[in-house]
Amino acid sequence: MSDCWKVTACSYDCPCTCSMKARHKDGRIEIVRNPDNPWTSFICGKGLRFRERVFDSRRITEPLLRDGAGWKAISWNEAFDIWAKNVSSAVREYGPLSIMYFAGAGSMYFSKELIKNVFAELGGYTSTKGSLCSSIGSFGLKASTCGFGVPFITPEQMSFSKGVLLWGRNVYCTQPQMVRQLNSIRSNGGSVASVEVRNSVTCRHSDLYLRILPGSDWALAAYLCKRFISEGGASLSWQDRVVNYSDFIAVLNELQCENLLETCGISYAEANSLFNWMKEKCPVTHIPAYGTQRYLHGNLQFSWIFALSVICGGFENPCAGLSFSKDEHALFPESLMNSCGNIRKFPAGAWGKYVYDSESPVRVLNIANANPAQQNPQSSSIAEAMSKIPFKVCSDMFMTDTAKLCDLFLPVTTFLEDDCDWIGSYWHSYIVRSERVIPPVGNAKSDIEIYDGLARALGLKTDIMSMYREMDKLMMSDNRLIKVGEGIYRWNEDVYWCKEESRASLPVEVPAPHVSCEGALRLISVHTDSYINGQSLDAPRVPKEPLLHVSNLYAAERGLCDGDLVSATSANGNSVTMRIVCDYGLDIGTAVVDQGTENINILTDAYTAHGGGAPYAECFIDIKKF
Ligand SMILES: Nc1nc2c(c(=O)[nH]1)N[C@H]1C(S)=C(S)[C@@H](COP(=O)(O)OP(=O)(O)OC[C@H]3O[C@@H](n4cnc5c(=O)[nH]c(N)nc54)[C@H](O)[C@@H]3O)O[C@H]1N2
Ligand SMILES: Nc1nc2c(c(=O)[nH]1)N[C@H]1C(S)=C(S)[C@@H](COP(=O)(O)OP(=O)(O)OC[C@H]3O[C@@H](n4cnc5c(=O)[nH]c(N)nc54)[C@H](O)[C@@H]3O)O[C@H]1N2
Ligand SMILES: [Mo]
Repeated sequence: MSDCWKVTACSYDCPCTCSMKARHKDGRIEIVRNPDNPWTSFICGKGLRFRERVFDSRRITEPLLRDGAGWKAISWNEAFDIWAKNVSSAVREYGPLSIMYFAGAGSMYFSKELIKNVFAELGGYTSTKGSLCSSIGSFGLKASTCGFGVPFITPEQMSFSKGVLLWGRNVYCTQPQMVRQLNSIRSNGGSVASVEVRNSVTCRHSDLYLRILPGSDWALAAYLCKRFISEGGASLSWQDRVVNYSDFIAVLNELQCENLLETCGISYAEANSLFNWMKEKCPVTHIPAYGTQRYLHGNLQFSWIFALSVICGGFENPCAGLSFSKDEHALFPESLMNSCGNIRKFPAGAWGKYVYDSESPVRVLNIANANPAQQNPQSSSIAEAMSKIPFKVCSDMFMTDTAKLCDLFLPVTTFLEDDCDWIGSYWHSYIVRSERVIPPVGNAKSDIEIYDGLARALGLKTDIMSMYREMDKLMMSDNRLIKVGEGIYRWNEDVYWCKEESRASLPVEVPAPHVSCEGALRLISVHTDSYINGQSLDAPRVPKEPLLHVSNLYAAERGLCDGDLVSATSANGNSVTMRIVCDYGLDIGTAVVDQGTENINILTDAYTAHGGGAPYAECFIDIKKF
């Protein structure tokens, strides 16, 4: 293997999508940042960890079949054969909708899209709509932008902001490459404010921090809308772009400032400090968090923040707009997709409830890039659903909670072992054509090879290997791409705030008042700095028992101390053992835990939410000391 540096990019579901150079030398992998992407200032510990992950002793590199006695290693030919037999007999007996494909966020590489083509040739299949991630908030934003989609501004545009208002977005942890940008905005006289439900690392680095009650951002945004309109400071022409101006104003007029502040759990003085900060730091860019929309009313959380950004002049200066996220797959050549009109879609956050109750129950479940038995809400409903599906297949590097429930385990390569593939970002505008750094370890195959193997064993015409090569050609000849370095391209996507024809539809609805459960704590689960999503197996600092943050006041009332072991029981009856951390930064009714560790989601419930999303924060627990 040559020891020259290859161009690649981190595969994680992280906005930074860091550009890397990597090489395989003397049996080791080295990874450094690729300076051709100005938004990759360093490679974080999670990205560097791929050096070891490739050789991790827990990695599985042979196909495994479950039989009565447990797992046994089999050849790829046997694996494809058994898999294809199960798929074809299910299609024959129950029709194509009995085949389900569930894909998650394990790797963001473009080629994963092509897998669906295999199922399309079966005449249809079952899949999911939305994602576990941002669907609820995106639903609210899509309704707000009158057909444009989810609004964003580019990091280059944001460099001209004077204020950045993070509505929960925990960038110091979840988007670390943005920190340097925030510091540079500050050194030009700008400022950063955080509206949060806890004192996160990002709040501690913000110039202004306001703690509000969970799920109340919509009310704070509505309060600020009222003040900007009635006291001046609103943009002069914001009404021109709004398609439902009078309906919006009528709703706004009915809302009382005092009630809105009570909903947020803050004083006039606190709200006023944010109002004054916004006036002083204009233009302010609004960056809401994924965490801020994990509620049943998460769509309204975002549409009210959006309304504030319209009123404050997003159409006059994009720096005053709202920036959530952009489509990292926007440049994927859609022409490569087989058309299929017969796709049954269950909500991504609640599919466990539907797979066997529906008219045509699922008989074969194919999972790639996902660990739903850990990451989906109400994970026990996933386990239950899977127990009723006769044949389950999963491709992963590790024996995850989901893989353990499957009949066939297919060992997948990491991106460092894969042939040329493409990846974009949901924050910046750089796209990378990644090259292979090291040959596949053991008998692992890429997802594309795995699903091609299924297609061959089924005797299908669909040739995803050729489509994969075609994808590379189409990408290379895409004239929207501007080459900025070897294997690195930039594209200048349309920004909603800058388009003359853009229109806005502002919210005319407010959430129903929250009904609290007596004595119960609302459990908020947050993304952590040491690993991404559920990819915690090889991460440092994952405690044996999850740490449950509660307020000092609550701890005192319940006689709890730091380090106490408790049983946290959710309203759905399930319990998890956790260790108490007393946290001065929390409201008495809020508890916080890290997402992505074993069992957390047996506490959460699978609601059918807007856009198919998952309102993880609609979870209430009671705790008892052991
Ligand atoms: N290190 C690391 N980085 C990641 C990830 C990871 O797991 N680890 N995951 C990636 C993925 S998939 C995603 S979706 C993003 C998530 O990125 P973020 O949205 O930044 O992360 P979350 O932890 O989901 O939510 C952020 C914060 O929202 C707060 N919050 C909860 N409810 C409310 C509310 O009602 N109002 C307000 N204002 N704040 C609230 C929480 O306290 C939390 O601190 O991060 C990506 N980047
Ligand atoms: N309670 C709670 N639960 C949450 C959240 C929360 O805030 N609270 N956040 C949610 C969010 S925002 C998200 S995005 C989801 C993410 O949850 P998932 O979609 O499950 O994504 P990951 O946990 O990142 O990765 C899933 C699996 O993909 C595997 N993998 C990595 N690369 C590849 C590859 O190239 N091919 C294959 N076949 N597998 C690969 C990993 O080893 C991992 O086991 O979790 C959600 N779950
Ligand atoms: Mo996510």
